[in-house]
Amino acid sequence: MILTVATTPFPDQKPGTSGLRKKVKAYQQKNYAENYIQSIFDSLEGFAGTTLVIGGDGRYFNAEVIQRAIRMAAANGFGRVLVGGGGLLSTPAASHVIRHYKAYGGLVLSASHNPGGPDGDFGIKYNIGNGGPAPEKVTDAVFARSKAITAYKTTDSADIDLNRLGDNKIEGMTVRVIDPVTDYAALMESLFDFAAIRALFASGFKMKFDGMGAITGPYATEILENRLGAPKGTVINGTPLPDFGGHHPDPNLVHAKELCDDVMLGTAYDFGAASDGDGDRNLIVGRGVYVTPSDSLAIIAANAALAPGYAGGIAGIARSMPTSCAPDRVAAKLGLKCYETPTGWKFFGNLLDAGLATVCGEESFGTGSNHVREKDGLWAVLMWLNILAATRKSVSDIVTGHWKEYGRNFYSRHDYEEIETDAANRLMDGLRGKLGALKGQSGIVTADDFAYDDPVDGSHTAKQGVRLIFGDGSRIIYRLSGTGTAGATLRVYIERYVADPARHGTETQEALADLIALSRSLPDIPGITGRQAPTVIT
Ligand code: VG1
Ligand code: CO
Repeated sequence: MILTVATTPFPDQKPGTSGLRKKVKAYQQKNYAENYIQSIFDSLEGFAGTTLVIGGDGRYFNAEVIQRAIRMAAANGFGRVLVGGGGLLSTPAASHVIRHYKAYGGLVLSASHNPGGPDGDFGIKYNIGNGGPAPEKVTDAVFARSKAITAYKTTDSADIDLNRLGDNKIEGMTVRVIDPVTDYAALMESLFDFAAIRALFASGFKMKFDGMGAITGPYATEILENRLGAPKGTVINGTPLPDFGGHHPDPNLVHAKELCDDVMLGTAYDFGAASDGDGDRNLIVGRGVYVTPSDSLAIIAANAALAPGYAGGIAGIARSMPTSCAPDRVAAKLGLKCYETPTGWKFFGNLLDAGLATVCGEESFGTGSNHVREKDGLWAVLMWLNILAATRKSVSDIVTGHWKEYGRNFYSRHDYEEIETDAANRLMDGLRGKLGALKGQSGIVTADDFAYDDPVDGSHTAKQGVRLIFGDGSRIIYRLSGTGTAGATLRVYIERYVADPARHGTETQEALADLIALSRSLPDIPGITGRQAPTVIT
């Protein structure tokens, strides 16, 4: 039976960089998840009888909310729900399933790289029919609706058994439980030279992949170990756990330290990689080398044609504004355009749909292509494996060779996490207030607040981060995170371009030392936030 349940609005359901992320405790408030899901449905049109994809990263509370979302989809008139077995779908796999089955859209239940468990975070994100995150005009409509909602629709039906693949019925709607891995693995096999990668593993090449107790484990095990013949045990922490085994599922130098130490400092491995809570981020390391995500995007763009799926070359590159300018140099050499977008994957969708860009990426460990409309952790890992298999060079030789050819963009991000929201806003307002005065100071030639005009739909997005650009192309960028759930996180991105190969060996923090000092003193980070140093450096 379809039920209409009265509810009252929550004032705080404004989607951030990637969906609505809140503490699990917030999502556990009565009607909180239902209000948001109904606000999404109320903002959409013409979905009666169509297909909705639902999947999540398996974190704590996923199992409950998935059942509620399925009941609400039935009550709201969807014709079919495709849901991943066990309630699981990595974010890129969900994007692929939406596209592959021509669904109307999808609900991705994830807080991505944020910690999980009862005291951790939860999130819901709506993706449109192209498989990508809803653009701002949709998320704005959802927020507006969430402030006025008075009722939601659900059914009184029992939970679906998500561990049994196949069809179920609720109020005339089909619920099909699908294998979460199969379609995605087939897509990867269509893009990369699996025979060459298999031969690489057969030659004794050793890699270690850290699933971080999150969603990518089953995908990585199937693809790397079963299909590509990597030895059993290549994938570690490969079972998705509701609390990620207590780890912070963010694949960076801090949270994937063990993997980094093993691969970078030891001699047992040629290649190391990790992915985040929902499988869309990637970390790439080799013996003696960590590949910054910005460099990884540039290297992938320069070498994409080695993979069969990109053999014809790429149409263009897109990077988020804080991402280093390394990809721009590759684009220039290939005679392509490099688009600069605000932070968040939702801004790449139009460029990919219009065929203006083929590969895109963000400094925050996100890389992807037009094969889906999300960033894709395993895709990046397989692209690297394809490059390594085709060239038979080491990760380190590929990276240093790239710098030699294009120059090196030294790059680092300094995060000041959980600072007081008021202080963070004061700091940003302070910077915005003195943009005019900053120009000309310390070699700064441009000081502005980044705004983006979408070349496809003409939409304008303002206030995307303060940019200080220096005469030699160096940059310091400030923005506040839109994915945190406690206080505010200030992100400071620092970059310097060095052409001379003799200087490429310098340690990154050392190469950026003067800019780092300036990044702290200019807005008076210590004075305003009380912090002498960042919490996380990547
Ligand atoms: C962060 C990253 C951004 C990324 C977003 C979602 O956002 O900086 O590049 O797109 O997370 O990634 P913010 O607003 O906190 O800086 V994920 O893997 O958390 O979906
Ligand atoms: Co993620």
